[in-house]
Amino acid sequence: MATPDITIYHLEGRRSERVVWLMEELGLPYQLEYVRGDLMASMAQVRALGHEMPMVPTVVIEDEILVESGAIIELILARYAPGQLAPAPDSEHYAKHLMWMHYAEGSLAARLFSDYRAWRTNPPTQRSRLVDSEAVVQFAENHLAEHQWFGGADFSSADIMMLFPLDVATNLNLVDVDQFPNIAAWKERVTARPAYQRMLAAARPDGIIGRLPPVTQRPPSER
Ligand SMILES: N[C@@H](CCC(=O)N[C@@H](CS)C(=O)NCC(=O)O)C(=O)O
Repeated sequence: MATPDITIYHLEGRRSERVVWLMEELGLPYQLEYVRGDLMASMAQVRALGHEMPMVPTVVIEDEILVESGAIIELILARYAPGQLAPAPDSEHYAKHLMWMHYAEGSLAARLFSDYRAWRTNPPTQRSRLVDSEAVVQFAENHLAEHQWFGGADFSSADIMMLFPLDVATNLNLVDVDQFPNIAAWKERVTARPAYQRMLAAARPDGIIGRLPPVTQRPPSER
């Protein structure tokens, strides 16, 4: 298998940690670019690439500049680590694995950040009829009541995708952490992994910096 030529543009505590964590799990080499302790300076490095969509992660793979953490992870697995950290396409676990891979950004992160923006400006007094933060996190909680991991019988890239938004949910006070014990236990399992700890040492040596302020008010829970 080819050795990847990958540079990860990174911000501490943000989605680029997924790609660093993946590379550590796979034991593959990578270059990591960020300015320690300075989010603005790290973002300036991203912008200097001249890509139309300056987001993090931005990853340069061979001579291609890519954004979207889920796509980056799928590309790295397909090209450099086939058969690792994902069930085989004909496995009984594959469909759910793919669903959680995409749910992490498509519904979970999207609805969490949408509520965050709305609730910071207009503190809510009642539940929305739309699927809200509590509902999208509850779906993950219910899955973990029956399964140890998101992507099948083993730890997989779906777990890597899911950690960032599930941390956002509790760190920004969008849900009550005590209502989701299965998620709390799963977080302990995934963050205890040696590769996650190596990611922290390389990519978050001083902890999360520039945290967003949490919301002070949530709508009444339905539970
Ligand atoms: N869906 C994208 C989201 C990327 C994203 O929004 N990243 C944030 C950091 S976690 C960012 O670039 N923020 C800077 C900005 O939006 O200007 C992914 O999964 O990569």
